[in-house]
Amino acid sequence: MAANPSEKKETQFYYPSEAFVQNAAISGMNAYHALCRAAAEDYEGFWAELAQENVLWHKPFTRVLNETNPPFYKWFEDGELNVSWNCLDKNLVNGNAEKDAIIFEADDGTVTKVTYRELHRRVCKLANGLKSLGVRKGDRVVIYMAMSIEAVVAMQACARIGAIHSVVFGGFSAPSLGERIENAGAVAVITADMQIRGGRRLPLKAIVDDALAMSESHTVKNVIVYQRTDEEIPFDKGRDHWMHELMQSQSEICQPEWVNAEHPLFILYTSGSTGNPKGAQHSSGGYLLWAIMTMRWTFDIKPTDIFWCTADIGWITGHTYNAYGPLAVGATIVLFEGVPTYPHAGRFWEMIEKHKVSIFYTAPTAVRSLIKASSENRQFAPEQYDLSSLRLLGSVGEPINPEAWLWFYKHIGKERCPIVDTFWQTETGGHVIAPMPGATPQVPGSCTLPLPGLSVSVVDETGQELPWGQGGILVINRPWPSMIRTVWGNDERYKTHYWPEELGGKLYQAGDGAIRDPETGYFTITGRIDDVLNVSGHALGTMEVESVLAAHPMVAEAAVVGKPDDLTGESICAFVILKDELPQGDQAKSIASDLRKWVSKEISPIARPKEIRFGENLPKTRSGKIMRRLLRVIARGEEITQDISTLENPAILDQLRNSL
Ligand code: 6R9
Repeated sequence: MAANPSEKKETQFYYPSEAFVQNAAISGMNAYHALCRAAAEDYEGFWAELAQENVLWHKPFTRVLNETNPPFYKWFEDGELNVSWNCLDKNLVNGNAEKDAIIFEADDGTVTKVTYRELHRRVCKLANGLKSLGVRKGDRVVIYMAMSIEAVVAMQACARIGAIHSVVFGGFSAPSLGERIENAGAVAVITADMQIRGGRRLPLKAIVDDALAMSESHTVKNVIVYQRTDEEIPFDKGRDHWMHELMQSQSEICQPEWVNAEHPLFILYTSGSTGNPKGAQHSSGGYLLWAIMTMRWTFDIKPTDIFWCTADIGWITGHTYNAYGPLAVGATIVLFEGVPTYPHAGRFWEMIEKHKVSIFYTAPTAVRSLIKASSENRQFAPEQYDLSSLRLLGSVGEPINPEAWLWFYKHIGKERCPIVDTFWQTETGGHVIAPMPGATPQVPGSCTLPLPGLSVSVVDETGQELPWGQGGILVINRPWPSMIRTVWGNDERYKTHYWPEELGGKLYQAGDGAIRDPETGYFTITGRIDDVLNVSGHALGTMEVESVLAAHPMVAEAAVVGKPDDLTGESICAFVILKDELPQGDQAKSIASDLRKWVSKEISPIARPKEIRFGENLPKTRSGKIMRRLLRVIARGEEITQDISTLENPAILDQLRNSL
């Protein structure tokens, strides 16, 4: 989908330092290629060896991959393990017992730390508490909490007794929460009295009450409430329990429930989706294996690292890279309750300095908003903080445009830290395409190459592999251990959505468009397939246009959507956030005209936005994704009737609506 490959600028590579390469888990491209070759030569042998070496099995598996009923693949199916045992008990006997597992920073800056020993103790107590309420292996438990040590404890406690958790973002509306509780058939909900973010309070427990009042099936018998504040909340004595009271009398020992490798560890409803909630069901064995491997390979985790992934636990990134992966490798994580801009825009940098964070993993949208904030107010620019503890940076959630990549690289990583731009999805459980930091030469705007073991291609609408340089559909060619197992309660939806007949039924369709660089084979994600624009018969990825807009010196962030057009079929409407203040009147017109010329020059006149609207922000989910479906509605001048409860900043909709 590149507009004109013949005019391609020479690729500039960014290399890890010699020292980084030498100490890296995957050291140099030869090591990377050797792993890829090993997987290609003996796929099952490759995975079996990793699973034997990196996961602790209660009962070893003898069967690696079962492909008899595609696309319902099974991995390590006769093996038995417990994920919480792998994350906690292991660390009590290998010298990590007194090591900090979690450094928690509250919204107001208060810091609380827990060691592996203490975390283990709390998880066992809550696990026993859940059992005392009758929660059993296979039962579903919905967790509706904010970022907290207790949220991780809740997830791990479920894993310990073989209950299947489903974390719902704290902040989803009562109807959305209710819908997920119903769909999962949950027997219990774990929540908190309040959520505190950015100085604001949200009554989580009251929302749970509303959600349950709407529920028709009444499967929820118990609600467990973590007391975050001292505010009075409604309490139903027959159903509700304070978490601390429930845990108080429980034993500190809880034998893990051994589960089959295929036993579901959790269900996670995919973010911002329309229609019925789609619960991605993940396994225990395969999921854990990939959480561990990607911690070692992509994040090159070392015993001394302080690892900070800013993602909420309500998102897959918070599952794999907060609640499970780091603990399974005995790392210390930073967990943050608040938001990057409160009480000031230097909060992230301040926290990196304070906790001596060495690996920092965040979303492009956070980077872009902080670029804007630091250009507006130098007092909170990263230069004001000591970021020398950093050694590796990561990006996730959306394509990171080259401008933002370079800023991240220069201003945060000081040209010293590799950036791992990690492409993956809720459904993939862990990273799919990403540079190996001590091996892969990085290119801004490209997530580079697949991880060893993953076979990824770009194909056309019939499933035929396309030559490098031609944009198409991103697919994964073979089942892999951490893949989604099904859509909870809806095998048919899993099959038709992810393994479409049109592509032959044997390719996992990610739902994203991609293009491979003609020379390096590096992947660039062009956006969701449904975000492809068709202007006068030319296919354009939203990302391509957004990236060019964001490269303009005045622009902080941009999102483009298509709008029906009599002349061109579809025309481009761009929503633009400037680094400076919101422009008005003639000034806005003149900037818009400059931006049109810029896009024309950088891509082609076809890609020129017909309409440009300025705003102070874009509508985003709490996981940092731009909600283009809402922008599409605004661009068309229609009423918003969709669910906006996942939206971080609803007020922005009015502003953008009135921006013409
Ligand atoms: C982990 C996560 C998945 C969708 C995915 C793609 C987009 C995520 C990306 C990226 C380009 C990256 N996405 N990481 N696009 N480059 N590094 O975000 O999961 O919430 O399920 O979203 O996010 O479009 O298909 P999830």
